[in-house]
Amino acid sequence: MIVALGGGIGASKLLLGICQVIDPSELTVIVNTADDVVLHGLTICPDLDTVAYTLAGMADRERGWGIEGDSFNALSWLDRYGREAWFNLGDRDLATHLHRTALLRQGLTLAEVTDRIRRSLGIRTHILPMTNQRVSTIVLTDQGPRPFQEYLVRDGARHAVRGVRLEGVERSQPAPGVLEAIEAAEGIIICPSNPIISVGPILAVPGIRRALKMTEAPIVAISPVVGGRSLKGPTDRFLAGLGHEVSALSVARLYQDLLDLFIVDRSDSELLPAIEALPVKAFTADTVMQNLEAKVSLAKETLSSLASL
Ligand code: FO1
Repeated sequence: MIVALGGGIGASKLLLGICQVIDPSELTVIVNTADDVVLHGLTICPDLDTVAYTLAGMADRERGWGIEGDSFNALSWLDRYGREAWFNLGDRDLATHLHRTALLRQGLTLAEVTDRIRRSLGIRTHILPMTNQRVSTIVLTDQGPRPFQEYLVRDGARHAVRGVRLEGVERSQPAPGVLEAIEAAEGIIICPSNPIISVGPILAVPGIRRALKMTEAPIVAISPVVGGRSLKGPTDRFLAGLGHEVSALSVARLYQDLLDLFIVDRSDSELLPAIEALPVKAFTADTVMQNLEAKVSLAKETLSSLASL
């Protein structure tokens, strides 16, 4: 079993590639849930849904989130009623949130609901939320604290980041199956997701970082920073806001205690000596996954590097 940790879009690209190389049922993904938000009374789990829609082959390819070809009729009526309409919930996507919320209200856990959704969408890869408890990323900005989706989507990530608070994380526990998957894994992949707000919350759930340190499985991470910039999303703003240099080297430092291997983009080869001096073994690959071929190629390199450790 291969275990992958990550958030939404960056992780999903690589996961799609991995599922072309190994049997998808041999992959377990542990997903960040600290971006989750309650809107219109519905529990919305963007990273879980992005992973599920991508692996089901139905994610919107342009945006990376939501469902391809979805319409937004319900949202425009919510807007007409004067409800908050800044978070673009598609009509089909809304059905996922209605279904999830109804099951949670019946008493199922988030892990159980996630498994039901994955089965309904015909996904063979196991998808685990990092925790069943509510953990919320609060972005500390120069304009005050903002829940993550308000910072990112409503305010367009325009406020300067000063810090991050993970509300509820101390009281959270890994969802059932998370520690077991890490312990039993043959290899572990930290996807090219935001290290502060996607992978960071997973590592902050009590017990997960320790399990990663204890496991005998080799651990490889792929840098989401290429040439001093994040390819998608606000990784660069979070690294800089928390006082880190925006580079693959900073990402390697954040994971240093866990890693057996770190993969950086070929264009960052000049960083290899500094990463190796941490000391973290590192090599370069084409990490910019613009098409399926590139996703499969990075997946192959990642999996064969794990097998060689
Ligand atoms: N991202 C946006 O930038 N704008 C949106 O309106 C938006 C809506 C949305 C709806 C459902 C969903 O699952 C994800 C959605 N996202 C949207 C993506 C999401 O905000 C982020 O990509 C993740 O939370 C970051 O990991």
